[in-house]
Amino acid sequence: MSARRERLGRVLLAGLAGAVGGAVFVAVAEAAAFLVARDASPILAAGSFVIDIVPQGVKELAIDLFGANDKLVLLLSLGAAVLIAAILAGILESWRRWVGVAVFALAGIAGVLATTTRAGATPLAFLPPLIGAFVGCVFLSLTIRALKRWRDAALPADRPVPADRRRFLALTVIGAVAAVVVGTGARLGSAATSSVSAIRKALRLPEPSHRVVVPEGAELDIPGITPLFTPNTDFYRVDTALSVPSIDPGTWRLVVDGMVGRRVELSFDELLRMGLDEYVVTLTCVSNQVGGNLVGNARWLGVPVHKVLALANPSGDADMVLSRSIDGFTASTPLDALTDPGRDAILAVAMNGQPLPLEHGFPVRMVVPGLYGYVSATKWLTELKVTTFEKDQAYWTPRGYSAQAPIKLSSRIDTPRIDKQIPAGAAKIAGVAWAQTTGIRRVEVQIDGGPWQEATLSRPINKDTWVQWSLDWNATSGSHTLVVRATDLAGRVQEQQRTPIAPDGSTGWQSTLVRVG
Ligand SMILES: Nc1nc2c(c(=O)[nH]1)N[C@H]1C(S)=C(S)[C@@H](COP(=O)(O)O)O[C@H]1N2
Ligand SMILES: [Mo]
Repeated sequence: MSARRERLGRVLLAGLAGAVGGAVFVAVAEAAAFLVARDASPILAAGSFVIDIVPQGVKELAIDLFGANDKLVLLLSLGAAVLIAAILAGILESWRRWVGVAVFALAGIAGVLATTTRAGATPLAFLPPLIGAFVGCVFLSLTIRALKRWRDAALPADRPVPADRRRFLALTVIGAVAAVVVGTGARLGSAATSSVSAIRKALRLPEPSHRVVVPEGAELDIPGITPLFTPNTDFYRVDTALSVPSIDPGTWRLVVDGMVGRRVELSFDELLRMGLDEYVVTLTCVSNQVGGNLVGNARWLGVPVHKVLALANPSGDADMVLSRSIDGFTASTPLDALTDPGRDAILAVAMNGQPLPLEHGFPVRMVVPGLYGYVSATKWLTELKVTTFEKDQAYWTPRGYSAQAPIKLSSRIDTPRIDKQIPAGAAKIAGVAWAQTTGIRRVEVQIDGGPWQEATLSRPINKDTWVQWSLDWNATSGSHTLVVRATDLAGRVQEQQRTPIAPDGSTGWQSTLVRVG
């Protein structure tokens, strides 16, 4: 065997041992997290860290490129980065003893920093990355030592194959298999035994004192139009949480503090006893592009925020409430939007007839009509801090978004779709329009640059809810351009000028090209 081939073989085997060592590291850490600190998976913690530090532009790009898969893509990239680093550590360890081990140790320290600095980290959060790093280091050291002895001994070709080769191969194979079994077992076990979804399923909420009456004509019957109520399973989801927080309502507490006369702590039952009412509110994300679908409408059961705040007697000098999630996310909501009796700002516990789904903030979230989600709709709510815009900043404020962000009047064409040809003849152009806290007066459609034609509106449920609209159209063969714009009940016409979503929401009229065959 030539010396060069021997060197190459050694590097490949060392890289393989490093990769398996990395897998052992991660799997042991996951198993330890499953046993002693569910919140301290180093991979998830590192992912959350990345989410918090990547620049806004990258985050928008990721959402644009991968949509709802953005979190999966992040985890896969992290996995690839870990794999490459582990392969390098193996090669380094075979070059100089302890160098690869030092790489694993450093990764362990980084893991401890990531898990212990997460919001809500439990006291044992430092353990999983530490144990994982320790086992990974021992594994790497033993395997590479066996590799070296085997390959050194193998150089003079006439010597018999020593036991070290068997040892190296056994360690690598057993390590790889054990890592896969232990790692997936820990992840699956942790998902299966998360008792919170069982608690949620068994939860019976009290009846609300009022239900919203949906008027006759509130929903148009048009194929392809967005339904008036968005089913929970179709409701858009936007948040920074890599793994969905699981909160037991039995131990959940809401703290109202900051500039208050009296610090208040509420349990879930105490909140429910304040009395539930039903509200219908259309939620909108600031990241919604013109024509986009980061908007949804639901029935919520909740308690008015002003009732909860009143218990704490907020100071007259305060002008903001910083709502905090268990995972550290915060939103800044103007105090008067929460105390205004004309605005249905609520702490919601149910969505479309069910306890909040875990992804949508179980057990309690805020819903404030007329404000984008990032400044109002805190999920997995744990704290309302009465404060001022001068003193406190919310999660998105230092990341390129406005501290205050009312939802912009907008309209959307649902049908016909740009990618689906329709037959010539009688057709319906239809969609939704929203102007939360004001209401929609008019929706107009322009076909091929012609005159604006007024659409028929569904009967609104309230001013905080979107309306559906439709226009009859005698479609002729060929391509046509459709443009939509809305006017609200205050007489404001939807902004024509296109602006990007940062810093406070997109504007522009949606224009779409449809093909008629
Ligand atoms: N804890 C937490 N709450 C959050 C967010 C978040 O990242 N973390 N994102 C907000 C944003 S940007 C929006 S648009 C809404 C989306 O709510 P949904 O996922 O239930 O549709 O939640 C808000 N509440
Ligand atoms: Mo959002």
